[in-house]
Amino acid sequence: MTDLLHNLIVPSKKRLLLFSLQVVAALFILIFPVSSLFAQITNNPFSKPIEANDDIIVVGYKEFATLPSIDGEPALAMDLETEPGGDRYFVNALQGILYTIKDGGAVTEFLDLTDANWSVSLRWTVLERGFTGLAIHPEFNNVGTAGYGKFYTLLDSSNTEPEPGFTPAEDGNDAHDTLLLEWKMSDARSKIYDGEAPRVLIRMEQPYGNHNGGQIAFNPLAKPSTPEFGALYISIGDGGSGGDPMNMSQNLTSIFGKILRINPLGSNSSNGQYGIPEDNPFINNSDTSILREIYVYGTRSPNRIAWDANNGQMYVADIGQNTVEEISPVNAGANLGWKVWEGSFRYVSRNGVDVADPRNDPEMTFPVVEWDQKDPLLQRSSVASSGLAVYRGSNISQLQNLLIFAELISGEIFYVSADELPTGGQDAIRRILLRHSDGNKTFLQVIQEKNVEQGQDEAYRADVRIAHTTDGKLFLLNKRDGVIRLLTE
Ligand SMILES: [Ca+2]
Ligand SMILES: [Ca+2]
Ligand SMILES: [Ca+2]
Repeated sequence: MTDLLHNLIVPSKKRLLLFSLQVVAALFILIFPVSSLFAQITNNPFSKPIEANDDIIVVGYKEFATLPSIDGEPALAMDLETEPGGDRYFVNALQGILYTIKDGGAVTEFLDLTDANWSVSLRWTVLERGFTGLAIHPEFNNVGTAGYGKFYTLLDSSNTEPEPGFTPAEDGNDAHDTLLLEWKMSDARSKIYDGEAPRVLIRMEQPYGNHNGGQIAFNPLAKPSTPEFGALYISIGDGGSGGDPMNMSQNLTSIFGKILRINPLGSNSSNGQYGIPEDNPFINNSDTSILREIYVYGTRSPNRIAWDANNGQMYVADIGQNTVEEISPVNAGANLGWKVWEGSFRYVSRNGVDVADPRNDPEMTFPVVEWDQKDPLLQRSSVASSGLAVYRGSNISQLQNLLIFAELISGEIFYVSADELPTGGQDAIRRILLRHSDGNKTFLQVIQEKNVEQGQDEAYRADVRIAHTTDGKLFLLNKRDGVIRLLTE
């Protein structure tokens, strides 16, 4: 037998090895998507920086009110709401104080959550913990209705008694509770809170110090006598640490990493303290372990929410891990991706995302606009998405029909068209600057100038939040100078 024939008929050990390798490779390709073989992992997915100069919109502003300092530090302003049927604005500070502001800017301390009478045991830090959310019932001033005099607060508490209704998948390293409380005025017109101690609707045990509650809100567009009217949306982070270590955002039996929707006046929840709106997306799901409170899932640290008055679309600013910040649409039952996706890309780790196969899952809701944390405009201590407003008013004509959002730390304020929405990426992002006597400024520069005037150290971060009130105004909140600013033409 020639060597050639021998090789054809009798496989050598070398040939067997080669054949085995080919089988293994074929199986590997069958089991894993081809894209995973060509992963492109980066922490800088958008190489073209955010446009810094073209199409800048300049708006005016005025100092609307100044919150008093709290223990010598600026009030950490988190949200600002119009009083439904009334003439006040309500502003909550993370330190636990709720203020009212009259149209002329007069500030009144309305309620101190840290008062021992309330047994709240508020736990606050400058970042992420404390009195995070405020929402006033739309029937606050309608005498004789079930919502009369009622408002809601989302906050962190060091009091972990009694047993929480919701727990994380495992114990973490920084247990505290996040509470949704209802407060009820006797006379809704009272200048200061005149009611009893609050009622606990939701108590959840937190595994880690960060990623707790975000904004809570009633949909300002809801029509009376519909399930949407009086439905309270509650933004809940993924529990914290980093990378959602207990994989809770994708878990529909966990309360973490969700936006919830409840009827605070109802009673058909498992603890009987609130209701589940009849049109919630998972209410009739055959899997009874799924929490009926869930409106959307797959959020990481949902910070701010907003609605578009033209079409009812809801949006969320969800803070990213170490790579991508996003603004995403919020539709009933949607999966917003975390921690499978960070923005439009597959999440890999704190070191980056895989840009090889973006937005390739029809079951996911991806951002309308996003940006990466490496952008040259944003180089501060960290980067986080904030906002949020869809401006359909006409008083500030240059902002008409824009989706307006922000980068929390640098104080950059951005826009894209609300009518011709991008499909992800940062190419469409343009800046909004504030008109100033010596040139246009970023919000952080305006705060820094105020700090000098106040005799304080200049802020190194803004912690900007945009409040779009039901009376059509746009306010800028921050944590660094106590000033509430009203945007003008
Ligand atoms: Ca970049
Ligand atoms: Ca947490
Ligand atoms: Ca997402």
